[in-house]
Amino acid sequence: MTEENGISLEELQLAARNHGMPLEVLREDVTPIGLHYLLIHYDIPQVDADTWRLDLDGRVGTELSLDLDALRGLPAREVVATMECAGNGRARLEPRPVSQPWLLEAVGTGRWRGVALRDLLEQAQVEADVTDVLFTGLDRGIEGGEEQLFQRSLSLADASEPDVLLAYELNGVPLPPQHGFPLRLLVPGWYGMTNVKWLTRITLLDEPFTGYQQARGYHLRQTDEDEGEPLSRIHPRSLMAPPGIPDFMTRERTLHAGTVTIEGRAWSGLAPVAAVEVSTDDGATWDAAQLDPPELGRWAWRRWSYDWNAAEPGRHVLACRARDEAGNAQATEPRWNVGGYANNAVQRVVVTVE
Ligand SMILES: Nc1nc2c(c(=O)[nH]1)N[C@H]1C(S)=C(S)[C@@H](COP(=O)(O)O)O[C@H]1N2
Ligand SMILES: [Mo]
Repeated sequence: MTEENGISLEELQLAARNHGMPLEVLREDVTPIGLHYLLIHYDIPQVDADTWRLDLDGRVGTELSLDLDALRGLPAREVVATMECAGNGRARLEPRPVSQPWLLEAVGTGRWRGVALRDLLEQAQVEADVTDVLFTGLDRGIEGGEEQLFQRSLSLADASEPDVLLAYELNGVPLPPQHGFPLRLLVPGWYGMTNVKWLTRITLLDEPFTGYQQARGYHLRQTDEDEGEPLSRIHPRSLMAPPGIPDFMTRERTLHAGTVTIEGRAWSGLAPVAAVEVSTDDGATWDAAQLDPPELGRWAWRRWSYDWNAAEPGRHVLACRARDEAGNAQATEPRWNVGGYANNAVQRVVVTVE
């Protein structure tokens, strides 16, 4: 379903529940809790931490059932990871696929702490014929006419990567309810939907999982009938913290003439970021930005900066674009698809120099 123009009240209803990260917060290495974006398909489940358990079952030698204290007692691992919703950029597609209408702000970076999933898989003695690992959340709803729990799967190989976590902490505190209390999956570098919140069950399978969120949702399709390509790792993107001060309604920026340091962040789940470029003339010419060292590790966004001599009064269009070490680059114009996924077209920021 698409809408030619005008955001509907239903889209507004979703947008009011699922907020983005205000882009000025790109100045922070790690996104403060409450400013990280949110995407919740159904309702936030109410969880009693005392009776909650994580069950691990299916094709294993030993089934596991662990409470929160048991998980906290296992060796812990911390990963700083940038998470982005696969639908980020959807609202700029024409015609607009009707779903959560993200512009650019469906991103955030967290310091996640938990148990390495592969430690638990080892404990459970995964059987030799296992191909896939299914993750089930506690939240239930109806989508595409199907009643379902929120479920996603990974191949056993992807699930066994060392930085894949069962996370019980975000930025040094227990997970807040909206981010999956008491436990969520964290798969660094993969689009948001992979990171199943309110995790309650992990099931080892000897065949692919074909539930709605895996087989129907999150595919790049040109028509409803297309098989399409499943989305997995995050495509490259860079965003700038908009310089100057905003107009209340249009959010267009005003700043004073002189040298302005434009700063932002860039990330790619496909390969490390190789370069960021900035344009101050609406994409006619591009200049290299300076990349800070990747101090937060492989899975976090990288800070970049660019000194702009904003000498000429008037209206200017700023833009930035990232490229990764595998040669993946941002699109100049949006690329349409049925679900409105992975639109990583370059950000444009209108500024008036006074
Ligand atoms: N159980 C469950 N997990 C979920 C979701 C959900 O609705 N239910 N939404 C997914 C989607 S689409 C995204 S983009 C991320 C958002 O994570 P956040 O809200 O912590 O930023 O969670 C994913 N995990
Ligand atoms: Mo998402």
